[in-house]
Amino acid sequence: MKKSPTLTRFSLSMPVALARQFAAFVRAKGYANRSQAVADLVRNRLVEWHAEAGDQPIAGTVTLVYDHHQPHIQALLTDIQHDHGDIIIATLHVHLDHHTCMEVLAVRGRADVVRHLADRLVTAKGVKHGKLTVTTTGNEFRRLVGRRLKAVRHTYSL
Ligand code: NI
Repeated sequence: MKKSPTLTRFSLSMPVALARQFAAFVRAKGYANRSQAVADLVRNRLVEWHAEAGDQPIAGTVTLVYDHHQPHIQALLTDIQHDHGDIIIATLHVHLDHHTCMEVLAVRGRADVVRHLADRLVTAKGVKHGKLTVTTTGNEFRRLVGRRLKAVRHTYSL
């Protein structure tokens, strides 16, 4: 009887500069190969994704880095933020250098709504790096921890 395969192979493309940095990351962390490193990164991201799913109340921050010379980027990010004024508690804008801005948004609301906002901001054209970091609203701490543990178990059984 033929065993079903436990590994699958696919190819991916990325900018050369990013691939070089990834190779340095793989060496520095001591991964056996790039596949192992990619699988680890995907697993970590899936754990976060499970924690952000559903409609439980969460709080967190969205961090965005972008070049403000990129056409329309500031108007676009402002438009998206105005659509979600009810879940953005505070914003911080830092001019990192002549070109680069960092914006940090404190957010609080239903996980799916916060996630939707973060996805729109992070995928906006011109954003170089963006990330939603989820924490708990104090009241929901037990519930969220329970969900997170469940998500971890689920992910590692893949
Ligand atoms: Ni700036």
